[in-house]
Amino acid sequence: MKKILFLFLLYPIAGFTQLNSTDEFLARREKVLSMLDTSQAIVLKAISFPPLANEYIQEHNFYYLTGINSSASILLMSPKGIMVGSKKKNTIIFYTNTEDIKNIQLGLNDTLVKSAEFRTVFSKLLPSISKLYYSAPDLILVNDWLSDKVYFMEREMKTRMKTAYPNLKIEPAEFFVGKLRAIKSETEIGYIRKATNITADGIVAAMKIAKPGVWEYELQAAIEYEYTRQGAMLRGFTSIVGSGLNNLILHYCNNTRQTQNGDLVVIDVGAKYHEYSSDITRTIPVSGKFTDAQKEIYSMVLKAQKEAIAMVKPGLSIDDLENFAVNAFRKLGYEKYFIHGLSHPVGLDVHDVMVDRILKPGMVITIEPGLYFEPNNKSIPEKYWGFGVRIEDTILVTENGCEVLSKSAPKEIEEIEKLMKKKR
Ligand SMILES: [Mn+2]
Repeated sequence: MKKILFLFLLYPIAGFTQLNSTDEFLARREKVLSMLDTSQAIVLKAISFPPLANEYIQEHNFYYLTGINSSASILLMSPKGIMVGSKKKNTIIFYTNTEDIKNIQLGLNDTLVKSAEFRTVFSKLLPSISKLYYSAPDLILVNDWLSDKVYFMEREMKTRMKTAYPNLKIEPAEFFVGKLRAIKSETEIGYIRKATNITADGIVAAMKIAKPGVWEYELQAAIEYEYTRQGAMLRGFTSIVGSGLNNLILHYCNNTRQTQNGDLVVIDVGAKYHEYSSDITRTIPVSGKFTDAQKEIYSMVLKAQKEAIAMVKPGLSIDDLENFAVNAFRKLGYEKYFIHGLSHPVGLDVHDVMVDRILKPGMVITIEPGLYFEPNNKSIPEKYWGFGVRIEDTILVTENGCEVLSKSAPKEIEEIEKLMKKKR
C-alpha cells in the first residue's frame, strides 16, 4: 500500500489527485462483491436523520462502504448484476441530494441513480436472488402503550418479505460486512490513533483540574473541550464521569455530583475522529492522592490489566484473555466483583461488531478490567467499601504483539499523583 502510494507520488499523472479515503470505500465495495456469490445481494440504507437531533451518526456498515455521512441514500450490490434501465450494474448508489455523492469514487460497474428509482430496480432484482443481506437502521420496536402491544418492525418486515419472496433468505449485513470491518486499514488506524490521543489529552486535562469539590460535569467539560478544540466534533459515547458511589454504576452518565475529598473518580470516555471512536478509562483520586486502600485495589486491577495486555498477540482468543482476568481476580478472592467483560473491538462503533474472537493483526480492542465494591458488604474488607476501579486502554493488535494506543493517558499511581500535583 505504502509502496503504491510512493510510486504515484513519483509519477504524478495529470488530473490525478492523491490516493484518498474515497478509494478505500471503493476497494471495500469491490471486496464485498467478491465475497458474495451470484445468487446473493446486499442492500444497506443510510439512517434517517432523527427529528430535532443535532448529531447525525450514520449506520456504520453503510458508512464503511460508501463514506456517505447523510441520510436519504441506499446502497445495492450484486455480483451477477442489477438491471438499471437497459444496463447491468454491480453497484448502485441511490441518492436524493447531489451534495451527498459528490465525493463518491465509482468503479467500472457502479452507477448513481436517483432514490425515486429504488423501488423499481429492487423489486426487479429480488425474484432472481436467493439471499439478501440487509441493514435496516430505522426499523425499531414500537410500543403502543395504549393497547399494551409491542410491534417489532423487523419481524413485520421479515414476515412480509417471506410471503412475497418465499425462496429468499434474508440476513442482517452486520456480520457479513463485519468480517471486513474487524481488520482496520492504515487509514482507519490513523483515525483511531488520533481519536485516542485526543481522548488521552482530555483525561490529562481533567486530572489537572480535579480537586475535592469539583463537579463531575466540570471534569466532563475539561475532557470534551479537548475533543472540540482538536476537531473531534462527536463523542463515541456519552462521557462517564462517576465519583464516589457513582463509580459503581457501569454506565453512569448523569455527571451531576459534586466530588468530595477521598473520592475516586472513574472517567470512561472516547472521542470520535473521522467517525472512528476511542475508548479509555482512568480512575483517579479527586484529591490527587490515592488512599492506601484505594492503592491496593488499584494495583490489583492495574497488574491484571498490564498482564492481559502483555498476552495480546495474533492467534490468541479473546476468551483466553477474559479467562485470564477472571482467574487473576479469583486468586485474590474478588472475581465476583469483576462485573463486566474484559475486551471488545473498537472502530466506527465504540463497541464494534465482534465477528471473530481470535486476534489478528489490524484489530483494535480494549482491555478493561475493573473491581467494584458496594458499601456494607460483609464479605469484603471494610476499607474497600464504596469504591470501584476500572482501567481501560485502546490497543492495536500488531504482527508480533500489540501497541497500546492510549499510552499517553497516565495510569501508574506515581504518574497520576505527580501530574495531579502539578495542576494547571
Ligand atoms: Mn470499553
